[in-house]
Amino acid sequence: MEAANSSAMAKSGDSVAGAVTPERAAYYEKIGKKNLAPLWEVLKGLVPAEPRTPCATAMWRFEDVKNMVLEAGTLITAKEAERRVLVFENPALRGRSRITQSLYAGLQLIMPGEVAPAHRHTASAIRLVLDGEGAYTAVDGEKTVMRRGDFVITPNWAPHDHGNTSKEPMIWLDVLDLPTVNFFDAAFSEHLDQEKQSNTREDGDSYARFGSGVLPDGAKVLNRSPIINYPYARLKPVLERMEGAGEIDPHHGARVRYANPFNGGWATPTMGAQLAMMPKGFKGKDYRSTDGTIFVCLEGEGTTKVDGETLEWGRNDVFVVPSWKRYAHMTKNKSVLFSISDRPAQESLGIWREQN
Ligand code: GTQ
Repeated sequence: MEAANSSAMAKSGDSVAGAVTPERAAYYEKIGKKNLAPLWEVLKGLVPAEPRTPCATAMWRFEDVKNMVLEAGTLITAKEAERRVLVFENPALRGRSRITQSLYAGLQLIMPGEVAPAHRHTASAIRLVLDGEGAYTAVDGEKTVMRRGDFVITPNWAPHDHGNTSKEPMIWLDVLDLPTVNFFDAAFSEHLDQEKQSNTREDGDSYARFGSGVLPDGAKVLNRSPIINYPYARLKPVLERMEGAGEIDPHHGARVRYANPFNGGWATPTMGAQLAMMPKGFKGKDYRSTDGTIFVCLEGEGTTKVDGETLEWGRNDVFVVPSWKRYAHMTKNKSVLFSISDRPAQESLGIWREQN
Protein backbone atom coordinates (compact mmCIF):
# COMPACT_ATOMS: atom_id res chain seq x y z
CA MET A 1 0.00 0.00 0.00
CA GLU A 2 2.54 2.56 1.16
CA ALA A 3 4.97 1.75 -1.63
CA ALA A 4 2.19 1.94 -4.22
CA ASN A 5 1.11 5.29 -2.85
CA SER A 6 4.57 6.76 -2.86
CA SER A 7 5.29 5.74 -6.43
CA ALA A 8 1.85 6.99 -7.53
CA MET A 9 2.57 10.26 -5.83
CA ALA A 10 6.03 10.59 -7.33
CA LYS A 11 4.47 10.05 -10.76
CA SER A 12 1.67 12.49 -10.25
CA GLY A 13 4.23 15.16 -9.50
CA ASP A 14 3.31 15.21 -5.83
CA SER A 15 6.83 14.50 -4.75
CA VAL A 16 8.35 17.37 -2.82
CA ALA A 17 11.75 16.69 -4.22
CA GLY A 18 11.13 16.66 -7.96
CA ALA A 19 12.21 13.95 -10.34
CA VAL A 20 13.33 10.53 -9.23
CA THR A 21 16.76 10.56 -10.92
CA PRO A 22 18.50 7.24 -11.62
CA GLU A 23 20.87 8.00 -8.72
CA ARG A 24 17.98 8.61 -6.37
CA ALA A 25 16.15 5.50 -7.58
CA ALA A 26 19.25 3.41 -6.94
CA TYR A 27 19.58 4.95 -3.51
CA TYR A 28 15.91 4.26 -2.68
CA GLU A 29 16.42 0.67 -3.75
CA LYS A 30 19.48 0.31 -1.53
CA ILE A 31 17.90 1.80 1.60
CA GLY A 32 14.67 -0.10 0.86
CA LYS A 33 16.50 -3.35 1.55
CA LYS A 34 16.94 -2.13 5.12
CA ASN A 35 13.27 -1.14 5.39
CA LEU A 36 14.01 2.53 5.05
CA ALA A 37 12.28 4.99 2.76
CA PRO A 38 12.75 8.66 1.85
CA LEU A 39 10.20 10.86 3.54
CA TRP A 40 10.51 13.56 0.86
CA GLU A 41 8.85 11.30 -1.71
CA VAL A 42 5.73 10.87 0.44
CA LEU A 43 5.65 14.01 2.55
CA LYS A 44 2.76 15.75 0.79
CA GLY A 45 0.51 12.70 1.03
CA LEU A 46 1.56 12.00 4.60
CA VAL A 47 1.10 15.57 5.81
CA PRO A 48 -1.59 16.89 3.43
CA ALA A 49 -2.65 20.50 3.51
CA GLU A 50 -6.19 19.30 4.10
CA PRO A 51 -7.98 15.94 4.39
CA ARG A 52 -7.74 13.76 1.29
CA THR A 53 -10.04 10.90 1.97
CA PRO A 54 -10.07 7.80 -0.21
CA CYS A 55 -13.69 7.35 0.88
CA ALA A 56 -16.40 7.98 -1.75
CA THR A 57 -19.79 9.62 -1.45
CA ALA A 58 -22.27 6.76 -1.64
CA MET A 59 -25.89 5.89 -1.17
CA TRP A 60 -27.99 2.76 -0.69
CA ARG A 61 -31.72 2.85 -1.35
CA PHE A 62 -33.72 0.85 1.13
CA GLU A 63 -36.02 -0.52 -1.55
CA ASP A 64 -32.99 -2.20 -3.17
CA VAL A 65 -31.22 -3.47 -0.07
CA LYS A 66 -34.31 -4.60 1.83
CA ASN A 67 -35.06 -7.39 -0.62
CA MET A 68 -31.42 -8.42 -0.72
CA VAL A 69 -31.13 -8.78 3.02
CA LEU A 70 -34.48 -10.63 3.12
CA GLU A 71 -33.08 -13.02 0.52
CA ALA A 72 -30.16 -13.73 2.86
CA GLY A 73 -32.84 -14.92 5.27
CA THR A 74 -33.56 -17.83 2.92
CA LEU A 75 -29.88 -18.77 2.58
CA ILE A 76 -28.51 -18.76 6.11
CA THR A 77 -29.93 -18.66 9.62
CA ALA A 78 -29.01 -15.99 12.16
CA LYS A 79 -27.52 -18.75 14.31
CA GLU A 80 -25.29 -20.09 11.54
CA ALA A 81 -24.22 -16.61 10.50
CA GLU A 82 -23.91 -15.48 14.14
CA ARG A 83 -24.95 -12.08 12.79
CA ARG A 84 -26.83 -12.08 9.48
CA VAL A 85 -25.73 -8.76 8.09
CA LEU A 86 -25.06 -7.20 4.71
CA VAL A 87 -22.10 -4.87 5.06
CA PHE A 88 -22.35 -1.41 3.53
CA GLU A 89 -19.02 -1.28 1.76
CA ASN A 90 -17.87 2.12 0.69
CA PRO A 91 -17.48 1.74 -3.11
CA ALA A 92 -13.94 3.14 -2.91
CA LEU A 93 -12.99 0.84 -0.02
CA ARG A 94 -14.40 -2.49 -1.22
CA GLY A 95 -13.32 -5.60 0.65
CA ARG A 96 -12.40 -3.64 3.75
CA SER A 97 -15.74 -3.91 5.55
CA ARG A 98 -16.20 -0.21 6.13
CA ILE A 99 -18.44 2.64 5.08
CA THR A 100 -15.91 5.30 6.13
CA GLN A 101 -12.28 4.87 7.11
CA SER A 102 -13.18 4.54 10.78
CA LEU A 103 -16.69 3.06 10.81
CA TYR A 104 -18.36 -0.16 9.81
CA ALA A 105 -22.06 -0.21 8.92
CA GLY A 106 -24.38 -3.04 7.99
CA LEU A 107 -27.99 -4.06 7.65
CA GLN A 108 -28.95 -6.81 10.09
CA LEU A 109 -31.90 -9.14 9.64
CA ILE A 110 -33.56 -11.27 12.29
CA MET A 111 -36.44 -13.46 11.19
CA PRO A 112 -39.32 -14.32 13.54
CA GLY A 113 -38.25 -16.88 16.13
CA GLU A 114 -34.54 -16.45 15.49
CA VAL A 115 -31.80 -15.68 17.97
CA ALA A 116 -28.44 -14.06 17.26
CA PRO A 117 -26.42 -15.64 20.08
CA ALA A 118 -24.74 -13.79 22.94
CA HIS A 119 -21.23 -12.50 22.46
CA ARG A 120 -19.16 -9.47 23.31
CA HIS A 121 -16.37 -7.51 21.74
CA THR A 122 -14.21 -4.46 22.31
CA ALA A 123 -15.90 -2.66 19.44
CA SER A 124 -18.88 -0.50 20.40
CA ALA A 125 -22.08 -0.81 18.39
CA ILE A 126 -25.21 1.20 17.80
CA ARG A 127 -28.43 0.04 16.15
CA LEU A 128 -30.98 2.18 14.37
CA VAL A 129 -34.19 0.27 13.78
CA LEU A 130 -35.50 0.59 10.22
CA ASP A 131 -38.14 -2.03 9.59
CA GLY A 132 -40.34 -4.28 11.69
CA GLU A 133 -41.29 -3.99 15.29
CA GLY A 134 -40.90 -6.09 18.38
CA ALA A 135 -37.53 -7.78 18.12
CA TYR A 136 -35.24 -7.26 21.06
CA THR A 137 -31.63 -6.71 21.91
CA ALA A 138 -30.38 -7.75 25.31
CA VAL A 139 -27.41 -5.71 26.51
CA ASP A 140 -25.72 -6.37 29.82
CA GLY A 141 -28.80 -8.15 31.15
CA GLU A 142 -31.29 -5.51 29.94
CA LYS A 143 -33.63 -6.67 27.26
CA THR A 144 -35.03 -3.87 25.16
CA VAL A 145 -37.83 -4.25 22.65
CA MET A 146 -37.06 -2.20 19.56
CA ARG A 147 -39.33 -0.07 17.42
CA ARG A 148 -38.66 1.82 14.25
CA GLY A 149 -36.35 4.79 14.78
CA ASP A 150 -35.10 3.58 18.16
CA PHE A 151 -31.39 4.14 18.78
CA VAL A 152 -29.85 1.32 20.76
CA ILE A 153 -26.29 1.19 22.02
CA THR A 154 -24.09 -1.76 22.80
CA PRO A 155 -21.11 -0.38 24.71
CA ASN A 156 -17.72 -1.98 24.29
CA TRP A 157 -17.35 -5.38 25.99
CA ALA A 158 -21.07 -5.48 26.92
CA PRO A 159 -22.58 -8.95 26.36
CA HIS A 160 -25.38 -8.78 23.80
CA ASP A 161 -27.77 -11.05 21.95
CA HIS A 162 -30.66 -10.28 19.63
CA GLY A 163 -33.93 -12.12 19.08
CA ASN A 164 -37.21 -11.73 17.30
CA THR A 165 -40.36 -12.79 19.09
CA SER A 166 -42.56 -10.83 16.68
CA LYS A 167 -44.24 -12.18 13.55
CA GLU A 168 -42.33 -9.98 11.11
CA PRO A 169 -38.75 -9.83 9.89
CA MET A 170 -36.83 -7.13 11.67
CA ILE A 171 -34.16 -5.04 9.96
CA TRP A 172 -31.87 -2.52 11.54
CA LEU A 173 -28.73 -0.57 10.76
CA ASP A 174 -25.66 -1.58 12.73
CA VAL A 175 -22.79 0.88 13.06
CA LEU A 176 -19.64 -0.29 14.83
CA ASP A 177 -16.24 1.29 15.40
CA LEU A 178 -14.56 -1.93 14.18
CA PRO A 179 -12.10 -0.25 11.77
CA THR A 180 -11.04 2.08 14.59
CA VAL A 181 -10.54 -0.69 17.14
CA ASN A 182 -8.78 -2.84 14.56
CA PHE A 183 -6.60 0.09 13.55
CA PHE A 184 -5.27 0.15 17.09
CA ASP A 185 -4.91 -3.65 17.06
CA ALA A 186 -6.95 -3.65 20.23
CA ALA A 187 -9.75 -6.05 19.28
CA PHE A 188 -10.96 -8.88 21.48
CA SER A 189 -14.16 -10.87 21.30
CA GLU A 190 -15.74 -13.90 22.90
CA HIS A 191 -18.82 -16.07 22.68
CA LEU A 192 -20.80 -16.45 25.84
CA ASP A 193 -21.95 -19.79 27.18
CA GLN A 194 -25.59 -18.81 27.28
CA GLU A 195 -27.13 -18.26 23.89
CA LYS A 196 -29.56 -15.79 25.44
CA GLN A 197 -28.63 -13.74 28.46
CA SER A 198 -30.86 -14.03 31.47
CA ASN A 199 -32.56 -10.75 32.23
CA THR A 200 -31.21 -9.02 35.26
CA ARG A 201 -33.03 -5.75 34.62
CA GLU A 202 -36.43 -4.88 33.22
CA ASP A 203 -36.97 -3.59 29.71
CA GLY A 204 -36.58 0.21 29.76
CA ASP A 205 -34.68 0.16 33.07
CA SER A 206 -31.73 2.23 31.87
CA TYR A 207 -33.91 4.88 30.21
CA ALA A 208 -36.15 5.03 33.28
CA ARG A 209 -33.14 5.65 35.52
CA PHE A 210 -31.07 7.93 33.34
CA GLY A 211 -33.47 9.47 30.84
CA SER A 212 -35.34 11.90 33.11
CA GLY A 213 -32.83 14.59 33.98
CA VAL A 214 -31.72 13.03 37.26
CA LEU A 215 -28.71 10.91 38.16
CA PRO A 216 -29.21 8.16 40.69
CA ASP A 217 -26.92 8.46 43.74
CA GLY A 218 -24.09 6.00 43.55
CA ALA A 219 -24.37 5.46 39.77
CA LYS A 220 -20.96 4.56 38.43
CA VAL A 221 -19.82 7.33 36.07
CA LEU A 222 -19.04 5.91 32.65
CA ASN A 223 -17.35 7.36 29.55
CA ARG A 224 -20.39 6.25 27.55
CA SER A 225 -24.10 6.49 28.04
CA PRO A 226 -25.74 4.07 30.48
CA ILE A 227 -28.92 4.29 28.38
CA ILE A 228 -29.45 1.22 26.20
CA ASN A 229 -32.40 2.42 24.12
CA TYR A 230 -33.26 6.01 23.19
CA PRO A 231 -36.83 5.52 21.95
CA TYR A 232 -37.79 7.48 18.84
CA ALA A 233 -41.21 8.06 20.37
CA ARG A 234 -39.50 10.15 23.06
CA LEU A 235 -37.12 12.04 20.77
CA LYS A 236 -39.46 13.08 17.98
CA PRO A 237 -41.51 15.39 20.24
CA VAL A 238 -38.26 17.15 21.23
CA LEU A 239 -37.51 17.82 17.55
CA GLU A 240 -41.11 18.94 16.92
CA ARG A 241 -40.81 21.36 19.81
CA MET A 242 -37.52 22.82 18.53
CA GLU A 243 -38.74 23.03 14.97
CA GLY A 244 -42.02 24.60 16.07
CA ALA A 245 -40.09 27.21 18.05
CA GLY A 246 -37.91 28.02 15.03
CA GLU A 247 -34.72 26.65 16.64
CA ILE A 248 -33.47 25.56 13.25
CA ASP A 249 -29.78 25.56 12.47
CA PRO A 250 -29.25 26.92 8.93
CA HIS A 251 -27.12 23.87 8.00
CA HIS A 252 -28.59 21.02 9.98
CA GLY A 253 -32.15 21.91 10.93
CA ALA A 254 -33.51 21.34 14.43
CA ARG A 255 -31.04 18.87 15.81
CA VAL A 256 -30.34 16.93 19.00
CA ARG A 257 -27.43 14.81 20.11
CA TYR A 258 -27.82 11.39 21.67
CA ALA A 259 -26.13 12.39 24.92
CA ASN A 260 -24.32 10.62 27.69
CA PRO A 261 -26.26 11.90 30.75
CA PHE A 262 -23.12 11.75 32.93
CA ASN A 263 -21.31 14.48 31.08
CA GLY A 264 -23.55 15.75 28.28
CA GLY A 265 -21.08 14.28 25.79
CA TRP A 266 -21.68 11.74 23.10
CA ALA A 267 -23.39 8.39 23.68
CA THR A 268 -20.18 6.48 22.99
CA PRO A 269 -16.54 7.63 23.08
CA THR A 270 -15.89 6.66 19.48
CA MET A 271 -19.21 7.30 17.71
CA GLY A 272 -21.46 10.32 17.97
CA ALA A 273 -25.01 10.35 16.67
CA GLN A 274 -27.53 13.10 16.06
CA LEU A 275 -31.12 13.40 14.95
CA ALA A 276 -32.35 16.37 12.93
CA MET A 277 -35.73 17.56 11.76
CA MET A 278 -35.89 19.83 8.75
CA PRO A 279 -39.06 21.63 7.70
CA LYS A 280 -40.61 21.20 4.25
CA GLY A 281 -38.70 23.26 1.69
CA PHE A 282 -35.60 23.55 3.91
CA LYS A 283 -32.56 24.75 1.97
CA GLY A 284 -29.56 24.05 4.15
CA LYS A 285 -26.37 26.07 3.91
CA ASP A 286 -23.10 24.42 2.91
CA TYR A 287 -21.23 22.65 5.66
CA ARG A 288 -18.21 20.44 6.02
CA SER A 289 -16.38 18.74 8.85
CA THR A 290 -13.57 16.23 9.24
CA ASP A 291 -15.84 13.41 10.39
CA GLY A 292 -17.09 11.37 7.44
CA THR A 293 -20.77 10.98 8.25
CA ILE A 294 -23.40 8.31 7.70
CA PHE A 295 -26.94 9.61 7.25
CA VAL A 296 -30.22 7.72 7.40
CA CYS A 297 -33.57 9.21 6.41
CA LEU A 298 -36.15 8.25 9.00
CA GLU A 299 -38.93 10.39 7.60
CA GLY A 300 -39.65 12.57 4.62
CA GLU A 301 -37.67 13.04 1.43
CA GLY A 302 -35.09 15.39 0.12
CA THR A 303 -31.74 15.79 -1.53
CA THR A 304 -28.21 16.33 -0.34
CA LYS A 305 -25.66 18.01 -2.55
CA VAL A 306 -22.17 16.69 -1.88
CA ASP A 307 -19.38 18.41 -3.79
CA GLY A 308 -21.66 19.04 -6.76
CA GLU A 309 -23.18 15.53 -6.74
CA THR A 310 -26.87 15.29 -5.80
CA LEU A 311 -28.19 12.42 -3.71
CA GLU A 312 -31.93 11.94 -3.56
CA TRP A 313 -33.15 10.26 -0.44
CA GLY A 314 -36.36 8.96 1.06
CA ARG A 315 -37.48 6.73 3.91
CA ASN A 316 -34.75 4.39 5.24
CA ASP A 317 -32.20 5.32 2.59
CA VAL A 318 -28.60 5.37 3.84
CA PHE A 319 -25.90 7.66 2.49
CA VAL A 320 -22.41 8.67 3.41
CA VAL A 321 -20.61 12.01 3.11
CA PRO A 322 -16.82 11.66 3.27
CA SER A 323 -14.59 13.78 5.48
CA TRP A 324 -14.27 17.45 4.51
CA LYS A 325 -16.63 17.25 1.51
CA ARG A 326 -18.99 20.20 1.42
CA TYR A 327 -22.62 19.27 1.63
CA ALA A 328 -26.03 20.86 1.92
CA HIS A 329 -29.42 19.29 2.60
CA MET A 330 -32.69 20.31 0.94
CA THR A 331 -36.08 18.84 1.72
CA LYS A 332 -39.20 18.18 -0.32
CA ASN A 333 -41.22 17.35 2.77
CA LYS A 334 -40.65 17.74 6.45
CA SER A 335 -37.86 15.25 7.09
CA VAL A 336 -35.97 13.55 9.85
CA LEU A 337 -32.32 12.62 9.27
CA PHE A 338 -30.26 10.49 11.61
CA SER A 339 -26.49 10.90 11.41
CA ILE A 340 -23.49 9.23 12.97
CA SER A 341 -19.74 9.68 12.71
CA ASP A 342 -16.44 9.29 14.56
CA ARG A 343 -16.61 12.90 15.77
CA PRO A 344 -16.19 12.03 19.50
CA ALA A 345 -12.98 10.14 18.77
CA GLN A 346 -11.64 13.07 16.74
CA GLU A 347 -12.71 15.57 19.40
CA SER A 348 -10.96 13.66 22.14
CA LEU A 349 -7.80 13.69 20.03
CA GLY A 350 -8.21 17.42 19.41
CA ILE A 351 -8.29 17.07 15.62
CA TRP A 352 -11.95 17.62 14.72
CA ARG A 353 -12.69 20.63 12.53
CA GLU A 354 -15.77 22.04 10.88
CA GLN A 355 -16.45 24.84 8.44
CA ASN A 356 -19.78 26.56 8.14
O1 GTQ B 1 -24.82 -7.43 16.44
O2 GTQ B 1 -23.07 -7.93 17.57
O3 GTQ B 1 -23.17 -5.85 12.11
O4 GTQ B 1 -20.83 -8.29 16.34
C1 GTQ B 1 -21.25 -6.79 13.08
C2 GTQ B 1 -20.65 -7.40 14.17
C3 GTQ B 1 -23.32 -6.71 14.26
C4 GTQ B 1 -23.59 -7.57 16.53
C5 GTQ B 1 -22.57 -6.45 13.15
C6 GTQ B 1 -21.39 -7.68 15.30
C7 GTQ B 1 -22.75 -7.32 15.34
